[in-house]
Amino acid sequence: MLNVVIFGAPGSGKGTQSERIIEEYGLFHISTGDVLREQIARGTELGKTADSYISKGQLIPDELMVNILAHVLDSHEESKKGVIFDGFPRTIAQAEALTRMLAERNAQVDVVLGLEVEEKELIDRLLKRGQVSGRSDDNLETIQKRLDVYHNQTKPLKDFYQKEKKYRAIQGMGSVDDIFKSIKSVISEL
Ligand code: B4P
Repeated sequence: MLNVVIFGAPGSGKGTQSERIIEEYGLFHISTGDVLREQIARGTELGKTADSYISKGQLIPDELMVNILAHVLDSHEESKKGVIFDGFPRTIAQAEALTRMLAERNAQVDVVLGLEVEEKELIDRLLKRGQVSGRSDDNLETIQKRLDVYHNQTKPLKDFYQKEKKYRAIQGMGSVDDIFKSIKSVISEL
C-alpha cells in the first residue's frame, strides 16, 4: 500500500500529475477540490458553503474539510489499497488529522511530492485555465488571494513534512511528461 500526498501551490500541476500517477500506479484518487466542486454543481448545502469560500480564494474550514475527507475514505473500500491525496492537507491541522486517520487504518503518509513552480508561471497557467474552466476562482483577483493563502497557511507544511523526512521536491516547471518522469524516479526509490 502506498499513500502519496501531492503538494504545491495553486496551478502547480497537482491535478494534472495525479492523473498520470493513477494511470501508472492504480492508486485511489482523492482531490478535495473536485469533491467540493461536485457538491457545488449538485447545489447541496455543503456545495453552497464550499462555494462561499472557494469563490473568495479562501480555504474551507479545517473541521468541515477533515470530516469530508474521513467520509470519502470510509465510503471507498478501494482507498485501503493506497491513495493519492491531491489538495489535502492544506494546513498543519489537516496534516495532523491525516496522520491520525491513516494511523487508525494501520497506514501512514509514505511520501509527499512537492511540485515547485515559479509564481509567474502559476499565475499564467491559472489565467489560461480560467479562459475555459468556468471556475469561479480562476481570475486574477482570486488567484492572488489563493497564492497569499498558500504562502500563509499551506507552505508551512513543507517544513512539517521535511522534519518527518517525507518531503521530496519535484521540479514542477517544464513538460507534463518530464515532470512525471521525476515523480516516477522518486516513487521507484520507495
Ligand atoms: P484545487 O482544486 O485543489 O485547485 P488548485 O490548487 O488550483 O489545483 P489543481 O489541481 O486544480 O490545478 P493544477 O495545479 O493541476 O482547490 C480549489 C479550491 O478548493 C481551493 O482554493 C480551496 O478553496 C478549496 N479546497 C480544496 N482543497 C481544500 C482543503 N484541503 N482545505 C480547504 N479548502 C480546500 O493545474 C492548473 C493548470 O495548470 C491546469 O490548467 C493545467 O492544465 C496546467 N498545467 C499543469 N501542469 C502544467 C505544465 N507542466 N505546464 C503547463 N501547464 C500545466
